[in-house]
Amino acid sequence: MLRRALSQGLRRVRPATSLAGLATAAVVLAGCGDVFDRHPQNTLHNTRGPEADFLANLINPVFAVAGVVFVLVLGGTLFVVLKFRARDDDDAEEIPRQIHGNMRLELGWTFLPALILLGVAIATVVGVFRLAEKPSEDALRVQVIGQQWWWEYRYDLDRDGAYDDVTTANDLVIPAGREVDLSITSRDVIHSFWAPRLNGKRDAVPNRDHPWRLEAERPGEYVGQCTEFCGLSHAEMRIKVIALTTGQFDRWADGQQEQARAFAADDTSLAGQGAALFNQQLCSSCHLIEGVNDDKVPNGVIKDRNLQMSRRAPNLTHFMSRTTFAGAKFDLRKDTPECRKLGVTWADDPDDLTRCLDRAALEAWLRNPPAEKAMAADPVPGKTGGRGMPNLNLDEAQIDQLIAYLTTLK
Ligand code: HEC
Ligand SMILES: [Cu+2]
Repeated sequence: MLRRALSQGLRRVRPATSLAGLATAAVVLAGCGDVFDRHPQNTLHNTRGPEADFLANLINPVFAVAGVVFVLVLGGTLFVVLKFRARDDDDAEEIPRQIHGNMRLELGWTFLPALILLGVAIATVVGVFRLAEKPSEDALRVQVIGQQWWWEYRYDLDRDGAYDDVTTANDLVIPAGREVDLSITSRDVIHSFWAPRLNGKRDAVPNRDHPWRLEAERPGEYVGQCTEFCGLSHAEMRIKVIALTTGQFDRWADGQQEQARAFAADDTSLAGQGAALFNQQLCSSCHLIEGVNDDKVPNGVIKDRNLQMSRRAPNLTHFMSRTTFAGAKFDLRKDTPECRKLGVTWADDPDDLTRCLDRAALEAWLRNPPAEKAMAADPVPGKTGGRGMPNLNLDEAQIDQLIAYLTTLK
């Protein structure tokens, strides 16, 4: 019964129906190209760096070959199953003709797959070595430090071996068209750094330095994601690479090396009050602002920035020059075409700053950080269990003062 129903069903599949099905599939697949292009974290289309290009050029053809093999093997199987299926008028007693060994076929299905696999293996091994090549001599050196749940970036601009020239967070600012030599590590748990349009993934493991390269062919913003589950706010641990022209980058790097402005203790301006509040150990016990509270380090000398308090919280010296905050979860500027266009150079003009600052987002953060981004599964008020920023129960007047102060950190 069942067999008859099945075979009748199969016979009813008309060629016309299959053609229509194929046509629909083709249209849907062609549409995918469009969908891919609109997604900024796509690693298979519209890659924007030599490493990512290389990976896409390896994955896509291999996938195409695998697709052809898949269709041929399954098509062949289906063909044999249908052609030689049992029929109602078959003689149940009769044993079909038994065939053993067909030299040509057997050689074919042994050597053809072996050749295909060999091709894929060679291309892959060449790729592994290529991606592991040492970066060029004039590459920009940046240390990437994964933290629960944001990324810190430290630059070795003078190439003296120490990543101590610029410390920033959230936005990885690089010059377009120049190789970037990353050294990836972590302060707490294992994270993984992935900016899909620029290169593949690289794990960030405590006490290890993993080399990785990036290069953005042209200026632009390239987003990414931490891709190793690292705790509660793993999904909020985003990456934003901002590639600038060489001139813009140099200007940015110069600005980042300046110290922050210090306010006199008796400055009664709003920003002055905010500075005083910041230094009443609350904020300054976690956040470093160079030129302001780095003297809280023993003997006033930053010997080892790894032991520095800012290791566990973003360095705020040039906070306003960033486009995002809190692990790039929030935009620091409003989402208008004018403000988007400004890139990281948006703070050059104080008017741009006031126009573009997304004040509401920053206020919400200061009011209650754990409400904006999960920090602990069972939060204890005022405590973070070593992760994230606690709710400091600031009142609105204090928030106003702090924001006035933060806007001076350009
Ligand atoms: C217990 C340590 C701690 C204290 C105290 C603290 N913060 Fe934070 N703060 C953090 C951490 C950690 C983050 C990063 C959170 C994240 O990205 O998930 C952060 C993030 C921020 C950010 C966003 C920075 C960026 O680039 O992402 C701002 C602004 C900020 N804090 C301001 C303040 C101010 C102002 C105070 C004082 C009222 C303060 N913080 C007190 C630990 C602290
Ligand atoms: Cu992570």
